[in-house]
Formats: sequence, structure tokens, C-alpha cells
Amino acid sequence: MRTLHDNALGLFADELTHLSTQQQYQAVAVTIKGYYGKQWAATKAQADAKQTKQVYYFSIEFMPGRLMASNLLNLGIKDTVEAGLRELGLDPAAIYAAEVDPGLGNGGLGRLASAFLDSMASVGMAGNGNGIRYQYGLFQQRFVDGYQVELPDDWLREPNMWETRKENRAVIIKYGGQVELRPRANGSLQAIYHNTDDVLAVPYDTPMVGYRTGVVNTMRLWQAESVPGRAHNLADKARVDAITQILYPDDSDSAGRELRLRQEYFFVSAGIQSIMTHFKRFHQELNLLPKFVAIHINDTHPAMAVLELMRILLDEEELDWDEAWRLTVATLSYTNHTLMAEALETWPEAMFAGLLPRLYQIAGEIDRRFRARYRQQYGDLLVNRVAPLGDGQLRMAYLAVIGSHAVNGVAKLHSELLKTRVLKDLYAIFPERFSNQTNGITPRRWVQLADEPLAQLIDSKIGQPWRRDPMLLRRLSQYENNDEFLMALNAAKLANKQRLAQVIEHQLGLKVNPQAMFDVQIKRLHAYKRQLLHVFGILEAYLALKKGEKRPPRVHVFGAKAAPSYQYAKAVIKLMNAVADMVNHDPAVNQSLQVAFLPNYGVTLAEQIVPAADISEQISLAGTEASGTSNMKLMATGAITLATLDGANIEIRQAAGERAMATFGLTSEQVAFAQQNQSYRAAAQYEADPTLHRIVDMLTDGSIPGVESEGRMIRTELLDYNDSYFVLADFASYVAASRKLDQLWAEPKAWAKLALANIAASGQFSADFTVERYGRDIWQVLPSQPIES
Ligand code: B1H
Repeated sequence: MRTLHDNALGLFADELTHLSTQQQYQAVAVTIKGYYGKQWAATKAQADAKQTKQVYYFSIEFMPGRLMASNLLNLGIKDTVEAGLRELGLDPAAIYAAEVDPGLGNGGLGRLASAFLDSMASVGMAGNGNGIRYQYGLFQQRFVDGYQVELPDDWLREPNMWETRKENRAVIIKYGGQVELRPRANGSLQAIYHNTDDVLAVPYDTPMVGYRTGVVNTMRLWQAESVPGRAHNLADKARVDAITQILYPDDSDSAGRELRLRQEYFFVSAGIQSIMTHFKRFHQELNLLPKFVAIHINDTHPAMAVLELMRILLDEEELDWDEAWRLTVATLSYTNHTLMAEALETWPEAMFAGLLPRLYQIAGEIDRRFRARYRQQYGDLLVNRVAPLGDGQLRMAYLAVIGSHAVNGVAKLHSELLKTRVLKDLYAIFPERFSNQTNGITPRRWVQLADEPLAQLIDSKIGQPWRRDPMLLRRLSQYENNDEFLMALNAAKLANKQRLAQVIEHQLGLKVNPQAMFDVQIKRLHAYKRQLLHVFGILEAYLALKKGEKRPPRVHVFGAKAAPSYQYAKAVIKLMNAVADMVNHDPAVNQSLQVAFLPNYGVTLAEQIVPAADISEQISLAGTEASGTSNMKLMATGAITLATLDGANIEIRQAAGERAMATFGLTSEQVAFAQQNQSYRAAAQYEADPTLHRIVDMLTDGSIPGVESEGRMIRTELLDYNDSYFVLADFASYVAASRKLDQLWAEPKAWAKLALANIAASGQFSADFTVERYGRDIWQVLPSQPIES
């Protein structure tokens, strides 16, 4: 730890023990950099020398989580460094906690992008992230009087220890202006830009350390700055800075704002320019591009990569259209993440043409050629429905499919629904492009780091190889009838619940019973995810307890942020907090029923909640959740899933076994049938079920203090707007499934056996396998050997 002392002195001119925890954290971080710096350089050098194909994962969101413990784990020096710190009288956990969690994303989509970067490095794939260095991440959530309040997330207040600014790799991004097409000598057209608004894009690189591979890949995030000498006043500078100032806080939604369009072009153009510069250092032949470069479009936000790559190949590399198009399609691939119509991005043609005139011309030409090519065979109607331009909009999902050689959904059901519903017409034209790539998670963060009691128990039985190959978790099945092991599993879970109970007490001032069943729902607040159904379940238990029924004790744990402009979601948050207040303060029920809604859900809080869960609520209306990934994290730490047959829940059930999951509710076919035939009558459900009737009435009759207007809004959605997400339809079967878990809870060994079935089956949901499948099916890259450094 000699260097740690030196780093403390170098950074702060003081002894380690005199520093604040934040300063100690910084000194430790600098020390860790010393371990991976060489490997980072060696990874790049080796890729250049061997001409390894590079994957570039373009995503408008990344949520890496805190990196210190993860870097130490992946470097294989975590235990050693922690022991060293303790010897010096320092507390590793406190030092880890001094790191800010970069919340540069909304939810599952951003977290998936970061999991993929971790996994690509961990399987030895040359995978790079490309995104935006937002000055402010997703808002910090507080509750004031039960209402969500949003505070700015000033995550760069303390220095970000992992990033390095690469000002020598900055590029220029051009907006607006006019395009002049001037004939070249060879007859092709040269595009000349006039009066453009230029912005400098400066990259900040963060290492993505592979798990004991020696591979250190790069996440490159771009920051907008004025081109030196071009900002004439503060207003100019402010307009430029605005581009990378804030993350849009709308999950699964698209607001169609010009600033968002600017952001999208910003990181797409910067990324492609930097890829081309690197590629051309080694190759003169542009037709080799798809052999050495794969660019992945994570949801529609980077879909204008189709247009930008075409622009560069046409205007700067002077290729002809057909060659440029062939290379573009061969280089790009696209993942769709949602079935929600409102999340499929479209841009008004006028807005797009004004901001990106050359890209708009190219979009027009793609549209013209697409129509000409497929009109005969598929007919005007179909071609009109899915051409890039239509209804005065540029339709980014269609553009992404047309301009990519591969398109995928993120769970089996979702990928099927893309082919049969959302992208049906394009599937008819390009069936060979479509595949499924079920999401994954990184067991390193969620089991090894977040759930040490479980990880150590697993080690003690099957050794450590599962840490590299999580499929080996299957070997735990041999203990399914071993009472000693099952009790140890319950003990590990209890330790995690005690830890979470402390967090809850600290955050909410609420003492919860760690012996109770911890029933967890953690995800963005959205009508389709149906937190409301969970609340109705709580009210069902509340009414039963009030009548004197006995129920095994449960603590309901929520984490959920609502988009700031999403009024309905905010009403549900207020209701959740109001129900929590009512229940927690009622001595007639609070021995058996408690509700803890922890504010500011994010990666760091998830690391505390996930390992403490007994029940994982995955209760979206069937056919709405593309995949879900908290379902995978929670099963991997031994929670039993209470679920609809939606998203990846279906695959989890198949892996863990039907008995290991409590399923309920309408199937996606039944929902589609009811929607097509308009046969669902929410009011009839309300009239027919006295408990449900009572619960819906509680929203507005004053039974739940403080929710007058919110209760009315929710009641209106349920009864006047006919319950868009079938909450009332699924209520009875939800309660029945939940009651079965009550029965199971009475037998701790039977419970542990099902928890074990989930843990043992969780290996297949490692994102390592997901990226290997992308590599094989889509990117044409192989996981490689460890880097020799
Ligand atoms: C998912 C989004 C999303 N799907 C638009 N779509 C956004 C859409 O800021 N925006 O405009 C932000 C996010 N996020 C999620 O992706 C799905 O809902 C989950 O089911 C899925 O597990 C996750 C990862 O594939």
C-alpha cells in the first residue's frame, strides 16, 4: 500500500488517515488505475495489432453503477486490497460508498447497455460503448408529503475518478445551415454545407474492466463544448452546453423535442466519425468496414446512424449510393426494446430537415428507393405503412430495420410480438433479419458483489468456478433435499434482510421485521407495469387483517421513479405512500403488514434491495413488458417470482420449473383478443367482486387519508376509461397466486427449495451468454483469449 500513501500525499498533501472518506476514495481509485492502466493500453494495442473486429454499442443511456468494488473484483485483487485497507484502519465499505453512482439512464435499457459492456470485456470481446456524458443524470427522487419531488443529480460535483478526457480526439458536429449539391467531375454530387452551427464533441473514456481476462475495454461518452474561438457570448456557450446537460427522464416514451434530436445526432455523429478515423488508420479499402466494425443501435435513439454513416460514405468517402448502402446495412444492427406505441420515435419532417438538412435529404432518398424497390411485390398499402417517411414524420424504428442487417427483440415473447404486430410488415419483407436475443444481467455485480452471504455459501458447496461460468450453478440442485443447505440458504437471505431493514430504518424511520416475507417490486413507475395491482394486493391483505384474519407477516418493498411529466404515475406514487402511511401506523395490522417505499431507486439502491427479496413482483400486463431484467437479478439471489406470463418471465419459468414461480393473469393472447373485440368491461369486474369493489371505493371515500384527487384520477382510469392495463381483470388471480406464497412461507424448507431452484437456473441469464449470442448471430465476432500484457 506504499503507492496508496504516495497517492494520498500527491493528491491532498496529507496523510491517508487525515483525509475525508471522499478523499480516501479518490486516493484508492488512483491506486487502482495503476493496476489496469497497462492492461487498458495493451488491450488497444493488441486489438490494433491483430486487427480484431470492434463492436460499438451506441446507446443514449448507460448505468454502470459504482465502479470501485467492481473493478477490484474483476481485476482479482478485491480481497487483497480490502485486507490492506483494513490494516490501515480504513473501512472498505465506507470508501466504496463515497463513490457517486452515475445515473446516466432511466432504467432497464441503460442498465442493459452497461451490463453488456461489462460482459463483453469479461468474455474477451472487443466491445466499446458510445454515448453521452450528461452533466446531470436522472433526477434524484425525494418524497415530500408522499409526493415525488425531483432534484438535479449533480453527479460530477466530486471528480469522476475513472474517466479520462481525450481532448485530442475531439470532433466537430454540424447542425442546421444549407446544403449545396455540386456536380463533381465524375458526375457524382459533392455536398457542400453553408452556415452550419458547429459544436465540438470531446470524448471522455471510462475503462470497462473484464472479469479476470486482462481485457479492459472502453466506454466513450461525449461532451458538447464550443468550438474554440467560436462562442461569442455567454448565450452561445449556454446553447452549446445544453446539448449534453441533461438526460431526458422519460422511460418508454418519446417526447419529440428538438434538444433530444440534437443529443441523438451529437453522439451518433461523434461516434461514427471517431470509428471512421480509427478504421482508416489501418485500412484503405472501405469495403472492409463491415469486416472490422459492427455498430449496434440500442433502441431507436441512435437510429440516425443509418443516415450519418451513409452521409460519411457518400459525401466524405465519395462512394456511390449502392456501395454506401451495402456497407451501411452490413455494418449496422438494431435492438428494439419496447412494444409501447408511444416509445417508437418519430420526428416531424420539418424539424428534422431544419436541424439536419443533409441527413433529411438522405432519408428522402432511402425512402424513395425503398418504395420503388418493394412497391410491386408488397403493394402500395404495405409500403406506405412502413416506409421511412410517412404522415409527415421520419419513423426511426422503420428506418433502423431498413438500414440494418439484423433486428432483435429482448425476450422470446417480445421478439414474436415484433414479428406478428409492431414490425409485422417489415418482417414480411426482411424475415431473415429478425432474431431473438433474450436479455441478461451480470451475476458479478448482483451475486458476487451484492450478495456475499449467498456467494460464500455457494463457494462452500461447489467451489468457485461458478464465478466464471454461472451455468455451473446447476450443480447446486444436488442440495435440493439437503436440510442443512436449505437452512443455510435461508440464513444467508435473513442476513441480507437485516441489512436492508437497517437501510429502511435509516431512510424512512420505519422498523421492519426481518423475519417477515420481503415482497419486492423495483422498476420504473408505469401504468403497464401495474404497481397499482400490487397496491390493491396490499389493500386486500389490509382488509383481511382488519377483519381479524391471520396472514404471515409481509413487508412490501418498492422502488420506483416516475417521469416528471407523467401525472398518472405520480398519482400512483402518492397512493403508494399514502397506503404505506395508513398501514404502517395501524397497530391492528402492522405486525403482519408493512410497506416500505424507498426513494431514489437506482443501481446502488438495487444492490441493497435485490439480495433481500423473498418475492419478486413481475406483474406487467401480458404483452407489454419487453423483457424485464430485475426479474433475472431477483431470481439469481433466490427470490420466488410472482408473475404474469410476460417478457422474460416466461423463460425464467421454463428454466426454474413451473413450480418455482407463482404465475397468474391473462395471457398475451387473451389480452389481445379482448382488445380486438372490445370485450373487456372493467365496471363488470368491479360490480362482481365485493373485495375489489371495496378497494376501488377506498380510493375516493376517504379511507386512505390524503389521496382525494389522486384516488379520483385512478378510479376514473379504471372505471371510466375501462382500465387500459386490465388491473381489475387480473386482481382475483393475482391475490390467489399471492396467497399460495403465504402457504409456502409456512414451510421454510419447501420455500428454500424453490429459491434454490431459481438460483440454480439463473446462470443462463448471465449477460455473458447474451453478448456471446449477439457476437455469433449479429456482430460476427468471437469471444477471444485473454490479453497477454
Ligand atoms: C425499455 C425503454 C426506453 N424499453 C425510451 N424501452 C426511453 C424507451 O428515454 N427514452 O425515450 C428510455 C427507455 N426502456 C426497457 O428495456 C424495457 O421496458 C424492459 O422490458 C427491458 O428489460 C429493458 C432492456 O431491454
